[in-house]
Formats: sequence, C-alpha cells, structure tokens
Amino acid sequence: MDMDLKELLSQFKDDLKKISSLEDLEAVRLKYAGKKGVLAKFLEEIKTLSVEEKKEAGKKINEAKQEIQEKIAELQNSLAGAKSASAQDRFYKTLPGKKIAAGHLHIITQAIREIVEIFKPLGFVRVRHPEIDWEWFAFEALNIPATHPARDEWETFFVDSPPDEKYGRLVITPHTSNGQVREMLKNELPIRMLGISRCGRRQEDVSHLQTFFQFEGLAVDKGISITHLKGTLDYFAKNFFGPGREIRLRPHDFRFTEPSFEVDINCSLCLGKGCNFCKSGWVELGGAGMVHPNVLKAGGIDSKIYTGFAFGWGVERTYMMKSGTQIDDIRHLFNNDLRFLEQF
Ligand code: FA5
Repeated sequence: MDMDLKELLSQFKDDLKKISSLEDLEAVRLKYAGKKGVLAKFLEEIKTLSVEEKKEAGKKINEAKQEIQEKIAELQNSLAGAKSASAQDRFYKTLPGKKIAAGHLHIITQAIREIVEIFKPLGFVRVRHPEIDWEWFAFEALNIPATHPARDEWETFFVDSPPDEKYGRLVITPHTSNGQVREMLKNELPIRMLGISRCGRRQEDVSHLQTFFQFEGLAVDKGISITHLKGTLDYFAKNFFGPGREIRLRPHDFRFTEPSFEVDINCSLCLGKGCNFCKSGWVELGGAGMVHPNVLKAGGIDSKIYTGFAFGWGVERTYMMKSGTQIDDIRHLFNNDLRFLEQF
C-alpha cells in the first residue's frame, strides 16, 4: 500500500505537468479524488485489512488525498487568474459601450412645468381643484344656470351618482373654471391663482381630446383692469412661444366674464397660411375676460371693491403651437407611441 501510494502521487504529479486548462484539471481531479477515483478504490480495498492495518492505511490515504486536493486548489487558482487576465486583454477601452435608454418627462408635464415657471414671477401660485366636481362650481356659480343653452357647449360627462340638493350632479370638470369660485371661497384676498387640471369633454378629432389639460389664471384685487389681463397674456405668449409669433383677442361670450375674449395665435404649422389643423391660419388657445360681478358674488367677494380677470387655455394646444414642435394631430400626444414621444 505504501509503495502504491508513492507511485500514485508521482503519477499524479506527472499528470499535473500536462495540464493547460481548467477542464484538464477537472479531469485529473476526478481521476484521483473523484467519487469513483483511484483514492476511493484504495479506501475500498482496505476494508479487508485488520483493524490495526486499516487504521495505518486509512491515515496514509487521507494524507495523500489532502496533498492531491491542495495541489489541485493551487493550480485551479492560477489557471482562473490566467483566464481573467486573458479576458482583460480582450477588453477594448475605446470601444463604445451599450447605451442604457434614459426616459424623460412626458411633454405635457414638461409644458405644465414651463407654464408654472413663466407665471411665477408675476405672483401666480399653482393650485389644484377637484377634477370631478359639482355642477354648481362648474356652471351655476359661473353664471350659467341649468337651462342656459351655453351649457351645451361644454359637452359634459356626468357621473352616475345621486345629485346634491344645492350643488346638483357630479361632473368630470369640462373646464378648470370650477376652481374660480372655489378659490374665492378660501377668503384670502388678493388672489393670483394658476389652476392646472385634467378636463373631460365628449369630443375627439385632430384638435380635440376627451381628456385634456387646461390652465386657469385668476387675479382678483382692487383696481384690476383689462390692461392687466392683456399685459399678462402678452407676457406669457412672448415667453412661451418665442419671438415672431402673434396673438389676437377676439370678442366672445362667456357667461362668467364680461367683457370676454377668445385668444388665438398664428398657427405654428403653417405660419398663418391655413392648414388641416388650424383651417384659418389661427389656432384658438383659450378664453379670457374680466370676472363677472355675479361670479365674484358667488365667491363671497364685493364687486364694488374688487375686480378681477381670468383666463383658461388648453395645455396641449398651447404646447402644439410652440415654434418648431410641428405636431399636426393632438391625439399623438397621448397615444404613448415611443417613436413619437422620444422626439421631444
Ligand atoms: C373654456 O373652457 C373657458 N372656461 C375658458 C375661460 C376661462 C374663459 C376663464 C374665460 C375666463 P373653451 O371651451 O373655449 O373655454 O376652452 C378653452 C380652451 O381649452 C380651448 O381653446 C382649447 O385650447 C382647450 N380645449 C377645449 N376643449 C378641448 C378638447 N376637447 N381637447 C383639447 N383642448 C380643448
């Protein structure tokens, strides 16, 4: 047994000399120290020996096994080191890496943030009002009684719920003007509010969505006049749309402002020539006007002391009219097609 073990170890050392890879080493490990390897056979054989001889032979086999395992571990480490070194040789520092795609804010979120920043220096503070609200705030408080035909213009979605005796039915707010009287009822004068919320209407085509955003400005103070309104809208247009663009005010009829206007901008797609989106060369961005005394009254404000102006514009249309965006269908904004969204 003694002799056999010595021979085994010298044979093992010869085998090690021939090894050039981790695969070769594994084959040698299995040959000597594997479950069915040479050492396992030695252990099998000593079963026939006497107890004393078994003890002596077992000790020698274990010593040989330990030596074999240590040598294998040593060689394994040096071969693994060599393998990673050769992988390093194949690493080209100048080869461009794979780019991880980075997302960005949706363009309407970007537009909302820009709008908020532009109005901030004028003292307008962003506020939020309910997007599902009572008819009273969306219409009655704004001087549009239930029977008034103007109410049809808002093409409202009604919520299927029991009506309230004073406030009427719940609606998906068709405009952000519901926030006007809500803001007045906070009883904190003067007011410079910028309410931005989702609105819903039963409409959908190149320039209309069922769900869209509006931003609503409201200023109430002593001595507010129409020149403040015009100046505020001009200031916004200059900052948001860039130079060379024109806005115009058209007389209109909103029941909650007097006088009332619609505000148009020359179309950014055709620069005023007329196209499929604008039809006439002008795009309507929203409404504006001086707050009607009845609305101030509904908000608990004395119209003999205070006056105010208000405006409500569509965020999507406003963004589409920014110079250079070239978006010719409002529905692209919410189709969630990455090929479109990635361009902005
Ligand atoms: C109003 O909603 C008034 N509340 C605006 C207002 C506020 C007037 C304060 C006076 C004082 P109008 O229905 O015209 O007005 O809508 C205003 C703007 O919202 C439109 O010009 C358009 O930019 C946007 N808008 C309206 N409906 C849609 C729609 N279905 N899809 C996308 N944008 C819309």
